[in-house]
Amino acid sequence: MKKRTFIKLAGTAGAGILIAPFASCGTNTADAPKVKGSRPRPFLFEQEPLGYDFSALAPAIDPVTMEIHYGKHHAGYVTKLNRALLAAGGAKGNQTLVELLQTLKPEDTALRNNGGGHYNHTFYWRTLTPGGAIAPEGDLKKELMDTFGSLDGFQTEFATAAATRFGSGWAWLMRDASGALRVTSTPNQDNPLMAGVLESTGTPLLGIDVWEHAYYLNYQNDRKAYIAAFMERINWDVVAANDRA
Ligand code: MN3
Repeated sequence: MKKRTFIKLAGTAGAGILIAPFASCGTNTADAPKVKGSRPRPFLFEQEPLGYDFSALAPAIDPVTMEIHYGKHHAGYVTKLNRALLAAGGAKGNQTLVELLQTLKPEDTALRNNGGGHYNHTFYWRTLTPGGAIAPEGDLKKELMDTFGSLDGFQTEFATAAATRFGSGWAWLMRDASGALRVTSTPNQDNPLMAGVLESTGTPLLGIDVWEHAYYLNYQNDRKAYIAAFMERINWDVVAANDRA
């Protein structure tokens, strides 16, 4: 994600997103403050403010689910990502989270699970930011209709990918390496940025968390009802901005 997208997203959010979580904060490089006797600060990631209240997405997503999901699950991924980075000797230079995910090695299990967890959840909160277009518009609308036959066709394919992802994972609308729109799903905290997960890596435009922690308090085993409610809360201005990133 590039900076201009962050700026657009911050504008969309209204309440304001103050930091870019896909960039790292802190540094272990030459611009670290030099204080005699101190080590450079480690290179760590931060969870950005949610930008809206835990109750803002109710009744689609209830406030208790939001509080636990953002405050415990997502925060836990950030803590464990930073722990894994420290254990690995710190991130390289000014590597962003996207760059980290795009250059994972097969043995980087902790960075994969927790870096993916941090990226995916930040992406999810932004996509659900209240306000913005309630349906696809403009070029993206036309391309969704061309690719999936109709907007209903897209919605059905996306909801089916989310409903049929076995176990824990995510469903995505992505733009693949050939430039085509594609609906897919990934296990665990993987995503389309990571090599070796899908036929083609790509740019995530829209993602839904279908881990049970995302919906079980309110919907119990009815994942389809959660998916339908999610579809009604998508901020399509954010989706379009993700496409321009
Ligand atoms: Mn989750």
